[in-house]
Amino acid sequence: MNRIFSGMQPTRQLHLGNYLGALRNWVALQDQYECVFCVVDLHALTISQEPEVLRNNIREVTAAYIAAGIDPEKNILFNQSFVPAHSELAWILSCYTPLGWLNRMTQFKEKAGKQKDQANLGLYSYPVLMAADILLYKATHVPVGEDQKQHLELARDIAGAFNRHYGQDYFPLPEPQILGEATRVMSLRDGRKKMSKSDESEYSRINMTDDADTIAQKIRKAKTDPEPLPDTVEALEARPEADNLVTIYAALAGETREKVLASFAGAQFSSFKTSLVDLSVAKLAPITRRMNELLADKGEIDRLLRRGGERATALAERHLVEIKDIIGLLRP
Ligand code: AQP
Repeated sequence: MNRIFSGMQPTRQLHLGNYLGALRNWVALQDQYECVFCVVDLHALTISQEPEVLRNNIREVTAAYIAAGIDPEKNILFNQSFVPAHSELAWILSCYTPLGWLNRMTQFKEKAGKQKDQANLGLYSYPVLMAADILLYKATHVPVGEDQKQHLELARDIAGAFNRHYGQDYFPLPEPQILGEATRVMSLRDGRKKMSKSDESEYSRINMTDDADTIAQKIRKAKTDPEPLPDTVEALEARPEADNLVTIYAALAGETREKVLASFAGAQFSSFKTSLVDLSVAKLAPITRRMNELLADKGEIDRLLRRGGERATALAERHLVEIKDIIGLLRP
């Protein structure tokens, strides 16, 4: 059976990169797979969190999933900390993960920066918890943005190490699904940096909760170069900011970059940006509106998460019992 697992951290607001790189693909995949979608709140603890803000962000990410089109009845939708088996399996898997594998993780290096000794252990072992999230549900496919490719490879390595150790194919090796035109949406201020929640500049990203005026302002201020838009994709290669805006347009319109350039070749950025604002607002405004409606009833969001958490627990517990039996942990 093919099963999807994927998640997002409730750290600040979701942005266009999260939407185009992951969430929108989940919506398209939910009819073809059995899906488990998670708000990975334990991962969010790797950076400092205010309790009330974290609680709100968990509800906000849940609302974003549903507003974007995830069906909470058909799919399992829950928050990670509801299911203790995630943490338990993370510990078990950490005992099959050589430090050398974790030392290669580029995201840890980027996030820890120069002060590696000050970084917390959770940030370092984050990819093991991510592997546990996926393997706990024996997921076969994981739709993510390109930045998560290395963590997915690690999850496959850990699954393979466990399977080899016990001489059985217990865990499927999860396949990354890096889909669509915008697998890595870049910052609006710097076309060489990923659009990210943690970027200090609000102008670097479009948040899923931004209103039409804010979206317009951010796109108008987006960094570009002085040349008009080219007529080939190859000509975008040395122009990261132009490439990023064309990619965003293509992803939102459901077209290829070639098709976008066929329509806008020779145009100045001022007019291209006007079209991009219109398209972005047309695509995001209905989602934002729905999110706000959902967030007006926090009790209902909590009820959905609880129901999803109970369904996730049933599956997770069954697998955890099997894993403990394989390992030889006694269940007296
Ligand atoms: N810029 C991006 N382009 C395409 N996909 C992206 N994703 C994140 N940024 C981009 C994808 O969104 C999913 C959820 O990501 P996450 O919230 O779990 O964590 P992240 O990758 O750490 O997201 P951020 O926004 O970059 O947060 P910070 O600043 O905290 O690091 C994943 O599938 C991810 O690939």
